Amino acid sequence: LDGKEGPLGEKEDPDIAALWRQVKALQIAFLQYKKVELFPHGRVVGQKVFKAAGFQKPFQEAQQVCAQAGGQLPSPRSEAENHALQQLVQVEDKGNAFLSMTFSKVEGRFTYPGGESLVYTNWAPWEPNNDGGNEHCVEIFTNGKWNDRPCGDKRLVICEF
Ligand code: 293
Ligand code: CA
Repeated sequence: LDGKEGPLGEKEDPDIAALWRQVKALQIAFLQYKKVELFPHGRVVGQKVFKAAGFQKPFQEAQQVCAQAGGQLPSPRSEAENHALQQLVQVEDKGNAFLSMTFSKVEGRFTYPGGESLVYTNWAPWEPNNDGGNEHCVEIFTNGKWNDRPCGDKRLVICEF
């Protein structure tokens, strides 16, 4: 080997070697860009990115904010995803945040925006309790637990990308 090999060890011409140097430079630059971009309002979990908007909105406006940005409200599908969201709620210090899921009167249960059943839940004790008969949205507390809540209440906006 003479240093002119790509990642598969094959010999390459100088143009290809220059391209590889450029790929490596871009990888380093992108790692730096990700760190800057995610500090302090973003979290990466697997393929998912959560980012706090930094303000509160009622559910429908929060949905629009995330859709306008090319994302959606957060659907934590695992303990790891829920923990990342919990961290953002703690860091932002702007109260509890909305999740994406809503109560479907047709299905008689909470569903994701696409209508599927939940694959993961982290309800606080005795929740969801539909207090007052109008709690069709979901908030996540600073302790990571979930509570059903009226959709008209204003909560911190976090988006999922
Ligand atoms: C009731 C009982 C409380 C509970 C609350 C929330 C409202 O007031 O213990 O915290 O409902 O579930 O969403
Ligand atoms: Ca409740």
